[in-house]
Amino acid sequence: MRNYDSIRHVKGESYFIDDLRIPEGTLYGYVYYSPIAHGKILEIDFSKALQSKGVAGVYSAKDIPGENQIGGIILDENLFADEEVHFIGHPIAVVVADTYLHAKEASKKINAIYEKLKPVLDPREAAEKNLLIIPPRKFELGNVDKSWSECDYIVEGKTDSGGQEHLYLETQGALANITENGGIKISSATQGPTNVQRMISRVLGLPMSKIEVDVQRLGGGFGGKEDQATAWACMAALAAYKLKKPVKIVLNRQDDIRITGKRHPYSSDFKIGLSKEGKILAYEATFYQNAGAVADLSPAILDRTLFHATNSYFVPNVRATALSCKTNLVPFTAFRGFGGPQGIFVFESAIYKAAQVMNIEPAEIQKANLLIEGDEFSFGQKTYQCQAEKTFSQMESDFELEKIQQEINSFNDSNKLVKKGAAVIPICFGISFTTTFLNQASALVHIYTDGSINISTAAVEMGQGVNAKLKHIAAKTLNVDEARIKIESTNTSRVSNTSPTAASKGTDLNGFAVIAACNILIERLQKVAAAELGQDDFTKITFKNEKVFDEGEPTNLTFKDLVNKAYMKRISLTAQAFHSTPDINFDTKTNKGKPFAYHVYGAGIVEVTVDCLRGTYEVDAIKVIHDFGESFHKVIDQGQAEGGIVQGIGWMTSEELSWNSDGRLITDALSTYKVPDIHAMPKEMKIEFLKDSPNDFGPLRSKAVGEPPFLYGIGVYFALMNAMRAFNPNIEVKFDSPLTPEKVLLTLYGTDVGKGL
Ligand code: MTE
Ligand code: QUE
Ligand code: MOS
Repeated sequence: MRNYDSIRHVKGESYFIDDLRIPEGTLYGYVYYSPIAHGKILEIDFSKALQSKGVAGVYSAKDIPGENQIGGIILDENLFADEEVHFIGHPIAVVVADTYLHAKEASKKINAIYEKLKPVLDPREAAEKNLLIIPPRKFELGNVDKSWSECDYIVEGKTDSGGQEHLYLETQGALANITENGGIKISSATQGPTNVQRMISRVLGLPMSKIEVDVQRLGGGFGGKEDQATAWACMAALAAYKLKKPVKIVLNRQDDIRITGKRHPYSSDFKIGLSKEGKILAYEATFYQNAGAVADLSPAILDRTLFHATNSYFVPNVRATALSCKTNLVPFTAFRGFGGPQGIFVFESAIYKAAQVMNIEPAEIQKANLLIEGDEFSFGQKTYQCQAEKTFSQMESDFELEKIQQEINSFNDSNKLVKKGAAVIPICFGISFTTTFLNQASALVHIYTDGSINISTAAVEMGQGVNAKLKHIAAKTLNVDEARIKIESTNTSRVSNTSPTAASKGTDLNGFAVIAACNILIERLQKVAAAELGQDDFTKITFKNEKVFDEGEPTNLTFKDLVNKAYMKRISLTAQAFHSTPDINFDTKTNKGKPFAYHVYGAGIVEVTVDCLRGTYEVDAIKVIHDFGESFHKVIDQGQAEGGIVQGIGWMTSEELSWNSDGRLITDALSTYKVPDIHAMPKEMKIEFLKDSPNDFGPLRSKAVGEPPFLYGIGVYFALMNAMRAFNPNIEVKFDSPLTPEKVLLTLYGTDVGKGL
């Protein structure tokens, strides 16, 4: 496999924040944060820290020249806690010194006296106390209350899904420097350079034009650097501004795990009604989102839970309610899937429980209710180019679902302590920011006189391969060699007002902008060539493989000649272009509209083996038919699918965040928080590309790929349940992820675990 950056990465030549060549005299910041989950700061004394070795300054709320406010959607987030602290890890001050260790040492000399208040940690408790970030959100279709009487089966239940640490390889960080006009230039590990620029401008009280944010690449983001890279950048900028010196802040791993946001834990209630033929007639759900201490992106994430509340199924009567519950934990944030996985886990749990009650396979219900062309989602959008049934039936036939089931049954008949299970998981994910205004991007393309090409966009490379994809799109549009093209860093002075690279929309939005910019240049070059070749109609000029064609016939002109001729004729070789996704809208009052440009579909089978003596398990296989549209970069797309799937498996199985009753994260190291390792990899991973799925709304007819494959991991939960029920059909099926080996044992043996074994 070749990634755009792989050679540089392997040689250690890629620049992450901690690799940037630092100016002489650079100072280091260490973040001092609240040790308690909820309380008042009665007294705080920085004097000993200020006298500590190497210290240049300590900055807190009172030192902010502008506003102490970095909230994005809601203005409820202080850069530094002022009078109250709301979670363990709530930043209070930044200590700046000549070395990182000196700054850290000094932070231990800060003396603070707190009045402790009782923390709220549970989202249902928060909801009861009316501690909500925003008023409840509700999506409705049909008439749920009237439908229950028509159902032959009504099944109710409760589900819980845990949070998830992003564990990007590169921790959060930024390097700030002052500029000659009294501004700030900053390198930040952020998915949203403009967000960083806007917040620094707010905190320092400077116009955005004086703040330049540059992003070379991220060592992974996964949503964790969409909103939450901002605070550290603002602190570095503040310290640089105060001290007139460069300041670098890079969080150490343990601080990063402790004090930055993660995927939202959810607790949910469901009620599903079906006919005896297995048709889903009604669905009602209430989602309690654990938002943490401040809003961050929680409201947008809450909405995506509702957008995906019925996964890839048509349900005529739906009422889905979602509450964003304010607790004294870290502000939970974007993570691959953006609330979608949490909603889909609840619906798949409902199907599973209904199948149990009806004594049929969940796949029967799944299959009978898949979306078809023209079906309406609860938010009013209708399916178009719907691939739900096609991916499902192809999954059944290509992977021989029935045969897999038979083999598992015969294995289970002849094995007592080791059991196998399989589960089917269809997926559906809407592509676009549901906050419609964010669906915009621009590109800046320069062609130099030697024919080399330089492209700037809003896209941030974080390992997902957006740079390789943009390079391909530009080369294809200009009909030149990819070797001519360099993708530049993401920089707010070159490309303004950028949306974060998120919602899987990086390639779609920026790719279309690149195509638009390249088309401007092509037309200019066509005109130059037409004049050169005596052709009256410039549209008769075409390009192919670096050569110029006139009415389809090759000429002596090459791309490089033409570039030179354009320059000599004083024709601009730079183009800027803008793209905004057409024909999308969403009304947050009625909760109806067409928020998505299109949907990504797929269907997978998951096979697992459970050691019912030890509670351990292995994923034997994941086989999916996935809808990539017309993929133009199969290696990247396959890598995104595999990476997403494994991250999904981790969320469903081993990654367990635990807090004690004081609100302290007790799984704050890799010894206690278990991410998938090589042993957790499915023994077999088959990613089949759905054929004949051209996408009218993606660049080169492709589809976005970043987030949707994460959803296949949800199937692992139900495959494990099936294996456990093969061991003991009477176990109590709980929908409480992650399903760690400990929970497997407790489920299999109850409180008798270990007795008599
Ligand atoms: N892949 C890698 N290697 N690293 C990442 O940080 N982030 C994911 C996904 N794939 C991520 C990744 C998330 S959360 C999103 S939204 C998309 O990539 C963002 O990139 P794209 O819009 O260019 O697909
Ligand atoms: C998916 C996303 C995002 C989203 C909506 C999606 C996302 C994001 C925002 C958002 C919303 C409102 C704001 C803002 C950001 O919405 O990543 O700054 O004011 O940041 O459906 O991934
Ligand atoms: Mo992805 S969670 O939209 O950064």
